[in-house]
Amino acid sequence: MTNTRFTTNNAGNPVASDDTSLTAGAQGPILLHDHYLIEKLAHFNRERVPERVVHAKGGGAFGELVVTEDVSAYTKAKLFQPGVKTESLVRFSTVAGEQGSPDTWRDPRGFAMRFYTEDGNYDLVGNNTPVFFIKDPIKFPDFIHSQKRLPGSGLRDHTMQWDFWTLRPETAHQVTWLMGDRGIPRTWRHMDGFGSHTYQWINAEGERFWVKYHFKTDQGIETLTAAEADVLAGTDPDYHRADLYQAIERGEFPGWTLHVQVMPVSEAEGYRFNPFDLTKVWSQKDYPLIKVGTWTLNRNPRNFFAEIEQAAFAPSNIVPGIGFSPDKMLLGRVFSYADAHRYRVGANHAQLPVNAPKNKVESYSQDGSMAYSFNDSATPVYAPNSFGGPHADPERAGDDGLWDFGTEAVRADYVQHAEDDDFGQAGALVRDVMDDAARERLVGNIVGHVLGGTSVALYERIFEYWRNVDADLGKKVEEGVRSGGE
Ligand code: HDE
Repeated sequence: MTNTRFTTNNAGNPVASDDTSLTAGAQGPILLHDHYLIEKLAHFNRERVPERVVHAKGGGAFGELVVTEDVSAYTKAKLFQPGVKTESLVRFSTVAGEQGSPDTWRDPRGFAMRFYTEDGNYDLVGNNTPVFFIKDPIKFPDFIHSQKRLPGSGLRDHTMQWDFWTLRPETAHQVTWLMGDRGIPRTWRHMDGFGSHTYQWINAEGERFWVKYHFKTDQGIETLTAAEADVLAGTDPDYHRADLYQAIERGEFPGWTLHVQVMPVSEAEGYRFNPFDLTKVWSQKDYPLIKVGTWTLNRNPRNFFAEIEQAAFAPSNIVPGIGFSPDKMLLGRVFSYADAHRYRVGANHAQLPVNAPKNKVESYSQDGSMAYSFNDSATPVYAPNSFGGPHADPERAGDDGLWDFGTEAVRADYVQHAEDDDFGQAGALVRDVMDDAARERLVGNIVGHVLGGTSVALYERIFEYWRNVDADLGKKVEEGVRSGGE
């Protein structure tokens, strides 16, 4: 069959050869204008983006969440309403190993889930353990440094690990998980996933609940012994990545059943463990699992780098009906992930197809490296505006950052003090600091700027603005503008 696909360069221009560089004579120098050769070598040097500083080695797939139960009493989140189906992405990973490290090292496994909901992306970036080593984000860089490599030799070092763990007793619960069977899952299909943190659910009546997520594997828990894992680390370092990919290729779609534990807000204070301490679980006797639905992985990535290496999960991607909690680790992560993505993938990482939400983005971000989606040109990129740009609506938005921490989290102006107002100090500047000449120049500058192309529709608002600063100034500005600056 004739191959009708012809090679081009990255600009789409047909190229003469993928096999020989352009030289002056068969053995002469390579010619600088062999720009296709240069494009191939230069792009090759730039193929890698920085690996994730933790969770560098992983793999992932796409799937679907189906809500089979009714948990609307606890949350108004659209993706958790009865019968709702939501496309999903997951990336499983180890924590401490670099990109080329073995899948079967003893380590917690990242269990990063994205749900492409009609209210934007909801990212539940969990692990395969319900707890974590530490409970304050300020310890995270220290913890990770102790799990990775000695600064001098560049070697991993168990002394460092045990030194940190034993100096921080809160690590004991997670280290017990880690050193037990669950520390080396047989495959990613045979492990549970957890949101780990305590999150908040808010129902349609505004009632709040604390919740913990449990994704129980339908494949059953299976683990590797240390001996089995050590052999695979040598013979098949991508064992877990291959297992997931091949299972989906075979049509053997792995599934998990999503449950939540729900704690009424009123019970948090008196509970025997601090419900926000990430090193603790809630007893399932106290707060039994409530089934929500099923989550199935049924599609492999078409391109590993584009869809998995560049996947940018962030706990800050959260939707109405779901909120954060006093869990300091969660709040630290709400900053850290998007920051990591801006560095690792780029300022416009959220515009990449795998990271882009399914609903229309109506934000006031613009430009930045590799920007390629934008609003229509008639929409200004500032708020407020008088030209029909998007406006924020607290009713539609989530109240993700709110809970009772002794005072309410509010989005409000500063508390107004005795002389606080927006114009008082500007007026004092005009009246008390400027002299007549400076005031005259001020009027001239304002009038000149307004007449330099400002829409007449704004004039009244501009005059009112300057009258609020100083009555006389406002009068002079209006006179100047109306007289065309004469
Ligand atoms: Fe992460 N974590 N983390 N982490 N984490 C990252 O984001 C961070 C923590 C988890 O497959 C980073 O893109 C801080 C807990 C997963 O793409 C970074 C703290 C849990 C993944 C980051 C934690 C996780 C990451 C590194 C302490 C389970 C991989 C690169 C407050 C509940 C996601 C990146 C993927 C990745 C920060 C602790 C899970 C640096 C500051 C606890 C699954 O942003």
